[in-house]
Amino acid sequence: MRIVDLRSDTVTSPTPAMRDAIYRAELGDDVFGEDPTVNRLEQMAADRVGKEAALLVASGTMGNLVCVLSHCARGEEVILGDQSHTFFYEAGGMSALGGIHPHTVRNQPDGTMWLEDIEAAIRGHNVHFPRTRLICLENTHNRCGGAVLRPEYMDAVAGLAKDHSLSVHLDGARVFNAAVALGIDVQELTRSVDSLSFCLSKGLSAPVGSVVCGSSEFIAEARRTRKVLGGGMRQAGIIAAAGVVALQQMVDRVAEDHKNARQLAEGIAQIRGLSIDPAKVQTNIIYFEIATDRLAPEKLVTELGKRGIKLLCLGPSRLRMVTHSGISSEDIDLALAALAEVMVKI
Ligand code: TLP
Repeated sequence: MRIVDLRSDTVTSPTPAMRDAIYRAELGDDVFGEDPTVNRLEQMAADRVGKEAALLVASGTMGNLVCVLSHCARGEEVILGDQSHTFFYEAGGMSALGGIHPHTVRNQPDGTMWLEDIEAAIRGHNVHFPRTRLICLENTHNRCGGAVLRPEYMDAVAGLAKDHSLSVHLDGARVFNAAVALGIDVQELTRSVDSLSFCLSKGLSAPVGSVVCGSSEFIAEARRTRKVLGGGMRQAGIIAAAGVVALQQMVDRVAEDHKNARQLAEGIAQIRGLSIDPAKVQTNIIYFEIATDRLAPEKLVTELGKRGIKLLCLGPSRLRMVTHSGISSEDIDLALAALAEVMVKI
């Protein structure tokens, strides 16, 4: 049976070109700064997003944590969205390991936080308050359905941050999906942030790794923080080799994932008992709801699983599907046929 795995774009496997690059990678000890493949990837990444320097880390979670810990001291505060990945899904790392206080602001359905809400969350000088130090943005926004933040919005948040002497970090796990969806250079989305982390191992299909980017000074500090977290890797060129191929070959093709996601959303909109607004699907993540109480979402997941279709249940009636390089337009047809079959039986 063909398995159509729509749980996440993290399930992607390295391409043949990546496996070949991994096999041939020139290696050295990266903690001594001597792995040529890591150095190449870091330079490529920094150039690509228009920053001075970059640092390979093990995961998106580690990338965000390294950045937050590098920007903030204990007792300082980070403003971030109440639906952000860093707040929701990163095991509270900033407070567990850094004594850093998360201050959530409401995420709007389009992934933004209103500027007035951010401004209201910035602390004044008062002995009772933590000190605000950082604002975090997420683009694309995972829990807001892969929503894309536009460059003007990013710049406006950065302007506000500057007015208050704060820094801005971007969780850009899928920032290339955002740039491709908008048809712009990724630098338009990164130009005004102080740091960002992007993932090699999601839509770009590398097996492991994320890259943190920022000024040379910031990356020197981030390198130290990564070491504190046990993230100094040795012959990490094995990972970086696939990352180089990811940046060279896998960025533009995410347009196909966006097209498949739209096809999926349009199909779901036609199925009775399911609810989605396909116009809201901008990238490769779709969320839909079960609009009937005759079917529990877990049951839908089980029934689809029997038909080879995998998806995630992420709320009382909320389900998620994510398209990626392992999913073709024919796979979308299979998923839709299976969904229609299950729904017609209830
Ligand atoms: N997201 C995963 C799960 O953790 C939910 C997924 O399947 O979507 N930022 C964003 C916006 C992310 O979506 C993720 C992963 C991360 C950071 C963390 O990346 P990893 O999994 O590499 O630690």
